[in-house]
Amino acid sequence: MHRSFIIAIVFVATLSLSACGAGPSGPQVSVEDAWSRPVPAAGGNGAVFMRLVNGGNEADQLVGGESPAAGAVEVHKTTMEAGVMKMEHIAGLEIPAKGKVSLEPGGYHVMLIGVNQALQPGDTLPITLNFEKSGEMQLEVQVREVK
Ligand SMILES: [Cu+2]
Repeated sequence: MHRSFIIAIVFVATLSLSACGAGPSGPQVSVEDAWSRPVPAAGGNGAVFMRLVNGGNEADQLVGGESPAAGAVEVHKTTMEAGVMKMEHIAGLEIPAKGKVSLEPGGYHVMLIGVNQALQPGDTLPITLNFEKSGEMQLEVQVREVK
């Protein structure tokens, strides 16, 4: 009787420990160092760069976005084809579990199609990013000269 009571307590303690150890599941995406290239005039296209960090134990994907400052927001990849730089609209950019992805000039970027007004260094613009699992994320992006 006494012995089985102790076994029951040990069993319950083990269960609650393993529940804690697993931690929260799913992606935990954050955005670091978001900035935009200047755009000299309204109607032009802009590009936003950032680092996407996923602290969670599940991958997520950046699938698109929107901004009141532009007609459309798309996820793009820059590629070189026979010495010619091209951009491609991609359906999703994967941010691996416990990993990160850099969006930088010459690589991935968030394209602003048709900005409503010129973007000058020092300006900020609001943008909403859409993630497959994490949903919407709003951020303020600072306009900077390309280094
Ligand atoms: Cu682009």
